Amino acid sequence: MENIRNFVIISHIDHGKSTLADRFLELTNTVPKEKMRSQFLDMMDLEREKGITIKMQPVKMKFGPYTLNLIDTPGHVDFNYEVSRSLAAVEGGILLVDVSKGVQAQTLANLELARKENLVIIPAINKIDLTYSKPEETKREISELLGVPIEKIFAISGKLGTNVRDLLEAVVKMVPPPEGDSDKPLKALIFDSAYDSYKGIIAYVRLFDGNIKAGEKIYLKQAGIETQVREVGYFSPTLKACKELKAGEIGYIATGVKESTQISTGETITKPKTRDIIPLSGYKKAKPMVFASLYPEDPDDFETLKDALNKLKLNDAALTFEVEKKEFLGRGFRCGFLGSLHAEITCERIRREYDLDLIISTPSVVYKIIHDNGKEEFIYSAADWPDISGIREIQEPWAKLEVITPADYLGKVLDILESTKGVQMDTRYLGQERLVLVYEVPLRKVIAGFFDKLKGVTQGFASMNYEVLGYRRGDLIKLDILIAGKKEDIFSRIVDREDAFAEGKKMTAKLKDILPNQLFSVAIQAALSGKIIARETKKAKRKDVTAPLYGGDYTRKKKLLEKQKKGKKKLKARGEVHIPSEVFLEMFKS
Ligand SMILES: Nc1nc2c(ncn2[C@@H]2O[C@H](COP(=O)(O)OP(=O)(O)OP(=O)(O)O)[C@@H](O)[C@H]2O)c(=O)[nH]1
Ligand SMILES: [Mg+2]
Repeated sequence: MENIRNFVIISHIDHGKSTLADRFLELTNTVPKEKMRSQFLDMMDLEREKGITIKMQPVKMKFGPYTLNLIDTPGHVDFNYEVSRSLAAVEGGILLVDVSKGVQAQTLANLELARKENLVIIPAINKIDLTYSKPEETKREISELLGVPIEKIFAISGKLGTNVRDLLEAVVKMVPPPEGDSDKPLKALIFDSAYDSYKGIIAYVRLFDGNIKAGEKIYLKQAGIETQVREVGYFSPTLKACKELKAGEIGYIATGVKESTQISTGETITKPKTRDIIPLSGYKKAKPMVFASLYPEDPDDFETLKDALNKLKLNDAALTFEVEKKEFLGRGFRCGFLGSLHAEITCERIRREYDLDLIISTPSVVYKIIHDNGKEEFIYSAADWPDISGIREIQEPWAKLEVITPADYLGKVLDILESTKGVQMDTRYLGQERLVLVYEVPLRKVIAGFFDKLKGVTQGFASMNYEVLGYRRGDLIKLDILIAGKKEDIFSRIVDREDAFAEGKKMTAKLKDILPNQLFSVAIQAALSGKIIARETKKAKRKDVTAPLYGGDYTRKKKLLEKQKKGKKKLKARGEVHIPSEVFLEMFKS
């Protein structure tokens, strides 16, 4: 155990964690040269397409006599739960700061999480190859933040590999080896999991005490079930079976359990004989902030969708869902997400990994309605908004929003902050050229594309973080969308009364833009309590669904055509306009 080091790389989004991990993989010959590709640990296609890390990814590396277990983490605020779970599995972390951007909102947020876990923190500025960067300024910021001398801060280029070896050697020197005892009863923490149809649920574990071999029996403390281990192994970063896992190590246990609801992250694994041990403290549950309804496009796919969500939850512990029923849509799920990107990514994963087309409602926060008789009711989607009569008060969640921006963009940033109708709480300097602005704002404004606007007006130089404060009174109203005269509940949203007209105009224009042409002209209208306030018309035109599929993928083409046939039949029967799932997704973001 003396020779084991477990560590994470944490940073703000895009500051270069996965690229630095690439250099470590090369330096330790973990991945052969010919197999290397950039951001190697971003193993999902979706991550590679989006250029961001969504999932934490562990990997075991050999470095001289040392075994290094690294976990690469995501930087986007919506995937923060991945970071917090990985921190409980390690003893140290590299805190990376992009020298051209400086300390950013998630640098602060992730640092705080790491400090709570008492991790040893090794600070490094990254991307020093960029000529326009200001290394001294950034070092000074970090030095103040951590209270460490400037000389202790590493200066690296993950891209070129500059000083990367020194940094890895520092990990060996500064991060303590894990404590724990192989002779004690097994105590392993499940920090992540995945589904495998042959081996059952794969638990990603950190062993604190004891050891485990394939074929042995284990006991899952929380679930109260016993099972026989199919296989144990480590991350190479793909799964590699090995003989045994020992105290202090990070690896996986193929549990053989097929029922996806039986295993959850934060669970303690031990052996049947020692089932009375005190479990590890596990994790705080993720608290979903954004809710959206998901329905299978084909109502017959309900069970498939249920199975998909259960399996996906194994790999995305922040996801929550509950069955819901709607008149026109049939049975679906009300899902809770950590933010709108999380919602978007989840829907996309369901589409790709489970081949399901979905109808998705606009993500929304949860509103609180206080009725005249004092009864409180929580409203998860605009479609369930009650009649105004008999309502004493409407409340919505507010958040504390922290924005870091270069002083040059202050005016524009203040403009968009003011547009949230929030309250300014604090403004302070970070270093000499940047400001931290603290506001309290309706959470609804934060999840509705605030970050994109912020990035837009600051050319990506500003960053933000938020935490939810609680419920406050709001003057809110439900805006409905009608397509071809029929109210489409799924597009309804709750808006500020005074913004209703502008929102109605914006939404109809946007829908006109993205709705595919139909076989007949279609009216797109916005309405408040049945009164039309905006209208657009989409002209008729025929569309070839297979057009984007050039190339010879015949089976996929055939499948699409069949699907279209089936869909058209259904639509004809219902006399409806075809709204593909991409339109719902696109409406998410606006
Ligand atoms: N010039 C320069 N660019 C870098 C360096 N390291 C990373 N990049 C670039 O920065 C971008 C983000 O790199 P990633 O490694 O994906 O960053 P990340 O921190 O893993 O991003 P998330 O996981 O999404 O938070 C990519 O375009 C990289 O090529 C560096 O040392 N120098
Ligand atoms: Mg990454």
